[in-house]
Amino acid sequence: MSAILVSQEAGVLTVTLNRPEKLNAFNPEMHRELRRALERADDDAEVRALLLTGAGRAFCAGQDLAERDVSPGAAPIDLSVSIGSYYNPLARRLRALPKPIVCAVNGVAAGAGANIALACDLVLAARSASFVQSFSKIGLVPDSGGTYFLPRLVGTARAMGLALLGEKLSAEDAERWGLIWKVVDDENLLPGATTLARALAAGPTKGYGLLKKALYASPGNSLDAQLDLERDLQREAGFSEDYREGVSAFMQKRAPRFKGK
Ligand code: T3D
Repeated sequence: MSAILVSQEAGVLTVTLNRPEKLNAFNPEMHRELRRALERADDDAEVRALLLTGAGRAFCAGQDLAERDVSPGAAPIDLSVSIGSYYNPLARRLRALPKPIVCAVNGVAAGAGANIALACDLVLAARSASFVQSFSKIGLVPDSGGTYFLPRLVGTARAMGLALLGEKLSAEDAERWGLIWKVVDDENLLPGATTLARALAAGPTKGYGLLKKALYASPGNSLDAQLDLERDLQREAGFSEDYREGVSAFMQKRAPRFKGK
């Protein structure tokens, strides 16, 4: 059985984490398959949006802890190897993908599973889903970008509470706190996320990629630097076919037909 399921329709590459009996916890195989899927999303011009979700009752429980030998006498584990080889490249790849990523959090998202969801562009969660920074429960530090995303999304006070206490945050509170885009009823999660991803896939892909770049660069930039970046990215966007189409469609009072070019 593959650790992920991949399908492509209407410009959307749907990737489903597929270790439901393990709450879709990460193992090296899942990391490798996910990396290949993200490379495909990047390389294939027919793919204009990505949808990430999980099979079964969980979105992802983070690292598969059964893979770590912590028995008495076992050698110390250098976790920087796993973080450097798998989790950091994954968070970077998600952030750098020049196409929109919708994450449909179908159930609990814990540890790296929670933070990988936060690395996506639009996070939708089922009403029954939850987010857990479970790292402190096992003596670890939030990873996969958690210490970067959390304070920026919800402020340091709430980030600290989530990280120190490792308690479940309901999807509704996650939406109220500004951690995610939207909560939807469980039965509407996949249909809603698919509709959203298809709408994005029919949009001005180049412009979306550039706006991701601008927004994600913003927290590290001064206003001056950000204004310069906006100027440069707008220059690039203005050279796109989709910009010409967008303006023409507006002037002609018709719906635009974007090609992602
Ligand atoms: O090692 C490195 O590479 C470093 C990088 C680390 C990145 C990380 O993600 S560290 C954090 C790892 N994840 C966790 O600590 C989460 C552990 N899981 C939980 O806290 C809970 O299971 C959940 C909050 C996710 C869900 O709770 P609940 O009550 O809905 O389910 P449960 O009963 O706890 O779990 C169901 C089964 O899944 C259970 O197995 P069993 O008893 O039915 O055979 C449980 O052991 C298993 N499971 C859940 N999470 C993991 C897991 N098995 C392995 N690894 C897991 N992460």
